[in-house]
Amino acid sequence: MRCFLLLLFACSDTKTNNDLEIDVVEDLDGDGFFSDEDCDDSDPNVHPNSDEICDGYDNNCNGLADEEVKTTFYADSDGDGFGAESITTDACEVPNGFVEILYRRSIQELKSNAMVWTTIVMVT
Ligand SMILES: [Ca+2]
Ligand SMILES: [Ca+2]
Ligand SMILES: [Ca+2]
Ligand SMILES: [Ca+2]
Repeated sequence: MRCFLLLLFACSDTKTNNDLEIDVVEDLDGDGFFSDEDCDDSDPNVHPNSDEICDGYDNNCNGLADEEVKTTFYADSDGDGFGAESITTDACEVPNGFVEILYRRSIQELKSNAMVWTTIVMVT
């Protein structure tokens, strides 16, 4: 009976050892940041001290992709090259149906060119 109890303790100890987990951190891309901080340890350009660039990825490992680097584009439903302020989207590249120039700016340009246009009409 005594031997049986010892065997039970031995089995219990072995199980505990198998449950132990060891965290291994490495710097596989050599950027100076270990895998516990480096959100992409296969890309040396991606680490917590990196600059965020507009590429669809989180370059500085803060959990946000392309924060504060996107450009605002305005919907151009009539295709005149000038967008409406009411419909905007932030993106890295110009989406289909959007332009970078706001319509309000085009009105100002037309007003500044009005004098030139009037002069031309009067001459001809
Ligand atoms: Ca790294
Ligand atoms: Ca990296
Ligand atoms: Ca980021
Ligand atoms: Ca990015």
